[in-house]
Amino acid sequence: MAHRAGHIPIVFITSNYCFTGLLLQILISFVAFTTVVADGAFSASHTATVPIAAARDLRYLLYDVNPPEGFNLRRDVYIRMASLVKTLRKEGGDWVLVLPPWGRLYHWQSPNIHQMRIPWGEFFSLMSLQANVPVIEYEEFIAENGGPFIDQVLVLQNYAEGWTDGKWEEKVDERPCIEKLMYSRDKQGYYRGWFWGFEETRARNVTCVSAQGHASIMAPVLQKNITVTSVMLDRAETLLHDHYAGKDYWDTRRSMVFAKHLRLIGDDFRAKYLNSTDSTDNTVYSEDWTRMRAKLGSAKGGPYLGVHLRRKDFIWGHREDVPSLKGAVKKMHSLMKKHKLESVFVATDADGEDLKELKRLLPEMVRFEPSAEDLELLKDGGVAIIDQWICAHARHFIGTSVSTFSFRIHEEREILGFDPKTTYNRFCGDTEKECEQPTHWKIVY
Ligand SMILES: Nc1nc2c(ncn2[C@@H]2O[C@H](COP(=O)(O)OP(=O)(O)O)[C@@H](O)[C@H]2O)c(=O)[nH]1
Ligand SMILES: *[C@@H]1O[C@H](CO)[C@@H](O)[C@H](O)[C@H]1NC(C)=O
Ligand SMILES: *[C@@H]1O[C@H](CO)[C@@H](O)[C@H](O)[C@H]1NC(C)=O
Ligand SMILES: *[C@@H]1O[C@H](CO)[C@@H](O)[C@H](O)[C@H]1NC(C)=O
Ligand SMILES: [Mg+2]
Repeated sequence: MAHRAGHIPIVFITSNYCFTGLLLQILISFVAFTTVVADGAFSASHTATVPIAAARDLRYLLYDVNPPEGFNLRRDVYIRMASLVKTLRKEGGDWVLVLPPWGRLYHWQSPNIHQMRIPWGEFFSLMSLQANVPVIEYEEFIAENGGPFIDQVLVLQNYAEGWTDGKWEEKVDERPCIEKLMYSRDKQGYYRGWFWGFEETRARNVTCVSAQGHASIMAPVLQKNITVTSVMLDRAETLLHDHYAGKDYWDTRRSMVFAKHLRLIGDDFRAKYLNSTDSTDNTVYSEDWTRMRAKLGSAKGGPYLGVHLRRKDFIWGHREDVPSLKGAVKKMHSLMKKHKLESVFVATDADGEDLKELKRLLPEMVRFEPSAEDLELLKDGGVAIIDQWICAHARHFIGTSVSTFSFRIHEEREILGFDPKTTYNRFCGDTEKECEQPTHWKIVY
């Protein structure tokens, strides 16, 4: 990571806003800070710090997701894995979840910046995650484990035969690999593979497992069939949620607090360009999520319309549930009028001609656009989070149909205590007939 000293202006090239600040310093100090305090948590004690003798049975669960999946589905898979680790721990196993480093994501294409082997602490508050379930960064695992070795990789897959008799049942069995194995043996007999860009990492054994069911169906396999210390579940998205939108889902989701420097940058932007502060908007946030319990409908939000407008692969397929730019802008204007809002904040992955066209149709839009230097520090993931954070604080929000990026904003707004009417909205395609609106998943404490 590039460290820079002194005052480097952070410039947000939004329509005609230009803004210089101390944010870079905040950023650097917080990134360093998160690493240092990674061992502390609000309430949960960190398993890895128990005395060596007692820690003999400590076991590590690692996981990875199908390469084409994006940032926000990966955040969803984390919830499933946290749930599995909770089940394992309830059954008496001393399991720790190892956080898969971020990188090489299809959408993270900003040129010339290093976007690999990114620790979770750059995007999320580790202390907050640890107050839910014991987690460690991958590099910490290497250190504790005494080297970059993973004892057993289980590549999850469906059943080759599909659902037999058309009847769905939960099951898990060791089976021959269906797809070409993404791991190959080296001269020493170890398995080499992607492993988040850590080239030294090796697996001692790789096998395929057909799994059909919720995440915790893996618990008996991990406790009984396998006795080695570190186990990685590859293609972890194969497993379903134990209980989608239940209390445990929401506990884990609430623990996924964005890293403090990203929240601060978002808050600063809100204050400067959107006349939005937590005290005026009733969105006071507690870094300690275990104490955060906003009443439904209590949040007012800043005086702006928040928009998530997904483009790229969502329009390439000519999906009928995604609007044209013209259609989207028309809807934004009507919402601004209806809710008496003069500002509109737009988060979008539009680029090139598409973005130019959007700027022409909606010259008043406010966008968070970091300079090349700031982008290098924040990375595409950090910018995505800041966009989500600003959308989460809007008086009214509208997102894109079946975008997990929009879904994560819904959840953030649910946590902040917004009236569901202001949150669960999406654009309709220009010619879409039945434009079903997103489901309200009520928070459970
Ligand atoms: N900064 C920013 N990035 C976006 C936005 N929309 C999409 N992206 C990028 O594109 C990716 C979309 O993939 P994903 O997270 O899987 O969400 P989904 O494909 O919309 O369900 C995000 O992770 C971002 O990297 C946006 O509004 N702002
Ligand atoms: C786990 O062990 C049981 C009992 O030996 C066996 O029947 C089952 O097939 C094994 N499951 C897997 C996924 O290896
Ligand atoms: C590899 O793992 C499988 C499944 O757990 C096991 O049956 C096999 O004996 C292991 N192979 C070695 C060499 O340890
Ligand atoms: C900002 O919002 C406050 C209310 O929260 C309002 O009194 C003030 O006039 C607004 N300022 C501008 C410049 O719109
Ligand atoms: Mg995606």
